[in-house]
Amino acid sequence: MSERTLVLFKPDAVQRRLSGRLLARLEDKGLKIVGLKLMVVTPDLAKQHYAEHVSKPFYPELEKFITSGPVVALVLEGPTAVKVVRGMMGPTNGAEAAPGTIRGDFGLSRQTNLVHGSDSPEAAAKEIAVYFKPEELISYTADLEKWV
Ligand code: IDP
Ligand code: MG
Repeated sequence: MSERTLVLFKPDAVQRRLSGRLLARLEDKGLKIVGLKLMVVTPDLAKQHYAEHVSKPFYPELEKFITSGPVVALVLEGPTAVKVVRGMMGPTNGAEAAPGTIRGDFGLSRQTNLVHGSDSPEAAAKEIAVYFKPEELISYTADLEKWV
């Protein structure tokens, strides 16, 4: 039961030249890339993506951050990909995230936390549609799938 999830390397990750290392961790786990692009998030896009947060006090700061530079947007596929990626990311605040997680290994901030990952299959479906056109996603079989 393969599943897809939306992942972003946020502007801090791109600025810190961490995209390659973060992608390597996700690929090493066995997740398959089905969509990948460098893009700038517009304020409109940020409001769609973070609809659940728009009315919160931290939203203006979050929008400023997420639109502040390019992000790497990815769709990754694999068994229970949503949960697997959330586990690899760690909790929101890098200062509280365990070593071994992306946020735990690379950050100390609650906002500047390197990576986004969808938090449910329903959210993933919505977020993938916000960030990618259907023709930008490529379905293919990787021969090594049976080994991972
Ligand atoms: P998540 O990314 O771990 O799912 P959410 O609570 O959904 O965390 O928040 C979305 C994003 O908004 C976070 O990843 C972080 O960048 C930012 N954020 C969350 N809470 C705060 C806060 O209290 N102050 C500033 N930014 C925040
Ligand atoms: Mg969230």
